[in-house]
Amino acid sequence: MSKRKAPQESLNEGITDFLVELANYERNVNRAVHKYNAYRKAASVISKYPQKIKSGTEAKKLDGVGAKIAEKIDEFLQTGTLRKLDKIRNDDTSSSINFLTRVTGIGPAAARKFFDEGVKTLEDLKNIEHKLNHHQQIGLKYFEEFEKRIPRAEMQTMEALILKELDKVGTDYIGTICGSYRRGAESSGDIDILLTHPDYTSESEKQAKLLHDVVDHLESVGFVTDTLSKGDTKFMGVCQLQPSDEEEEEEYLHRRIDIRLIPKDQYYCGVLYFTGSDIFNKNMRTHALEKGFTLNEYTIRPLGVTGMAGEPLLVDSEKDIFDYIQWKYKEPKERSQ
Ligand code: DCP
Ligand code: MG
Repeated sequence: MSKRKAPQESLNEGITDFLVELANYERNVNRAVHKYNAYRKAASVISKYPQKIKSGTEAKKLDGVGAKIAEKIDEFLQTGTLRKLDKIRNDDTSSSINFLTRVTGIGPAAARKFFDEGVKTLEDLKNIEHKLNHHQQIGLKYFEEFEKRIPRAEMQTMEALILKELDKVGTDYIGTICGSYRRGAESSGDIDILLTHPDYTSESEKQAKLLHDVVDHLESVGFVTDTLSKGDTKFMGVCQLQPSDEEEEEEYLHRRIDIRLIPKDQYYCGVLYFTGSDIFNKNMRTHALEKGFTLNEYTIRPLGVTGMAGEPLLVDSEKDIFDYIQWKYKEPKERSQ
């Protein structure tokens, strides 16, 4: 999961920017996930709104914008700033904790702990490097590089390389680059790869080798450079493209890469989930519930009269999932919210 989201371009950028900043503050500093979600949802619905918002009352008509957010919108429109945000930005605790969570491996709880120990800046982190776990050390090492988003052209080059190398490990593998890239984004925060193989289903034994063979191979060709964590079904790490001969001058940055191995029968629920966006997923899950289904990253199951989930339904494409819940199929590029 990438740490920094691309800003939402829209007529109401000023508003969506402050909402996203408030969202991050609630998640990172207060660990208030519900407030985080509420601000993200409001930012998302406002970014889709085709007119320039002139008042809180106008915004409040949108689903996801409540009275408190409407008030903030009025304050922002009238004064050009928000007192609450000014306070947060000037507050040493908030700004330090917010900063620390930008390092991969440091979540809100670890950030708070470091802050309480007097660790606030990148310099401070470097001084206590021996106290960081391996994931956090790599996060520190590549801090500046991981902050930069990945241009789509580079994502395309990496996709081609990954699929070519995957085929060399085994021709039966199926791989999909999901995340914002699959939604057609101009830039991505990280590379989210889903893998499956016909030999591997939710009924069969775990087959960690299927994942590890791919990771080992990508390491042997010099693409994967570091490991953050490696389990039976999920690899989190770092990769880097080598410049081609014509590109001698160019140095590619280190990028965050996640590779997940998914049982074949759960693959399309996984592809749907990891294509996102997170807000689109939430909306789709809500719609599924209304139609009497429970949907997650693994399965779609019908809900019985007692509210108990039944057996997973057969899924052989993303479209199957839309069909079950009687929703018009949406192409990945239409799934930004
Ligand atoms: N996801 C989700 N809920 C979360 C985290 C992730 O539904 N809490 C899903 C939807 C995301 C996908 O996983 O689109 C990948 O997560 P990322 O954080 O990598 O998000 P994106 O790829 O969409 O954006 P970015 O370009 O910032 O990587
Ligand atoms: Mg991503």
